[in-house]
Amino acid sequence: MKTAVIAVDITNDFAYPHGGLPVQDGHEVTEPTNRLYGAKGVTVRIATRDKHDPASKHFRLKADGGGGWPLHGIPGTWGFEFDRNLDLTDVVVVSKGMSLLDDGYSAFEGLVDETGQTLAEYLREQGITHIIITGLATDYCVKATALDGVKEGFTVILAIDACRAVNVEPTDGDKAVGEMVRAGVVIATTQEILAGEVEMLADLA
Ligand code: VGL
Repeated sequence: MKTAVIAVDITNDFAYPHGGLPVQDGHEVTEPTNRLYGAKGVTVRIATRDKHDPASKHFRLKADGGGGWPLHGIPGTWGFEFDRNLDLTDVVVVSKGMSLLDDGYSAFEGLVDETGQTLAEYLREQGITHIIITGLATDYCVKATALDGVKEGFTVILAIDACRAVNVEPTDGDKAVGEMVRAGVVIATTQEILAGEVEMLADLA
């Protein structure tokens, strides 16, 4: 087995209250993500980010067929940058949502900055079989990434304490976790993963 950690959208826009689309307590996902990045058996570290054009459909009103979201992920802004506390050592950056018609929720819709490969191509090339997902936000990009990861044939583990939800409706995060479980995603805490208590990841301890 070979394991990758995919940290979804731990950028200032989502992680901090003065970001473009703040997720409550979003910055709290950074520390457990750093611990998972550093786990012994982790061979690939991915960090995804939204990279949107301000004219993207993602920002148009829902009534006009858009995503209805406030501006975020605009290159050149503070909000676009990764949380400065995120450990970017040996991290491969995947950007997503670049087309004007693309919400870019899933990391699997994104491209590796350095190589232009899709995430699935890159992970397969690296021999990855297992992915641990952390980040923002549970009910959108984390969920979409986890579900696509299962579809792409990876064993997917959600580090439940290392993600936070937008909760447009208060139960959205819980519903998203339910959907992921039904799709076959394994839910575990960072502590359980690092202690080797998740059977399929026992090699990491
Ligand atoms: C996200 C809503 C809109 C996310 C991105 O990163 O989960 N959510 N755009």
